[in-house]
Amino acid sequence: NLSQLSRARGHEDGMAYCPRTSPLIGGPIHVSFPSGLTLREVEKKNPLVVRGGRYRPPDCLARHRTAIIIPHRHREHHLKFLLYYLHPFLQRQQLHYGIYVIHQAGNYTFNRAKLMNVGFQEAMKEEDWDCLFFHDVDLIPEDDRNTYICDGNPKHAAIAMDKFGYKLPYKMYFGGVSALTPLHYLKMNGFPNNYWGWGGEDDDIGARVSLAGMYITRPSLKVGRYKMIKHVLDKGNDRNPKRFNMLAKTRQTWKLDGMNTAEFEIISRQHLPLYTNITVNIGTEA
Ligand code: BGN
Repeated sequence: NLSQLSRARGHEDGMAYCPRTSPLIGGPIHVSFPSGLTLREVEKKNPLVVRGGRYRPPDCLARHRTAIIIPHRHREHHLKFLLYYLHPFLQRQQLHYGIYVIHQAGNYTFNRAKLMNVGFQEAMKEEDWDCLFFHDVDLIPEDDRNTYICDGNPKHAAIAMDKFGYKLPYKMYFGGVSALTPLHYLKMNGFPNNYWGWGGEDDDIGARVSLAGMYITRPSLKVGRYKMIKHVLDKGNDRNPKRFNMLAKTRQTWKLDGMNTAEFEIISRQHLPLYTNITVNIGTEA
């Protein structure tokens, strides 16, 4: 279509870079969950988002290319609210971005970290993203100044969640929302593939950061605020009883298990209006 074409041309013609700090950024966001919201309404509110959930600022050249990776299963309701807030949030930050939902096929125990390995590899096949945000489906950012760009070291963004009283639950916490460059990801051999069920995989990922010689950066407590959409523990995601033993061995296992050993089968890739939906068979526990 014409407007897409002229936009693409504009980029080639050397449009000016967006300012370092977006003039569209406000501060705190009031987050509520309007009943009866539909994805169609979210689409209408975001006319510049193109197929696959991609966006580029219309009037300046983005300085950053961020992919959002969302592991998912049976959480359509949460996804709708996340998209409702995330699209305008990322647009106010003047990012070139794309949203990927990685959907685990079947009913076997959920595996959040392995789905993120899938998301990384599939997203990088499509575009040269310079930053990946690994994002829980039920966390809504509450402040525009929490910019979705990468740092020199892996960044933990969800440091102040409402369910933890808006502070870190423990010093090494790396769950919820984190941001890595492709280089960070490669250095730490991605994420573990063998944490089936709830818990521990985020601690393993946090441990990989330091084992690979990096450290965790964080936004301020004022800015890294998130509201969690309340829910009961999912079916098919029981607490993983092996997590304590596995975590004790990360030092021995991180180079042997991760991005270099992730095996999966893509079942479908759909470029939907608001996101790219990747359905994947990640197998079962060995
Ligand atoms: C921790 C979990 C994390 C979880 C946070 C917050 C474990 C490993 C056993 C030491 N870690 O206790 O996975 O994100 O709580 O809920 O269970």
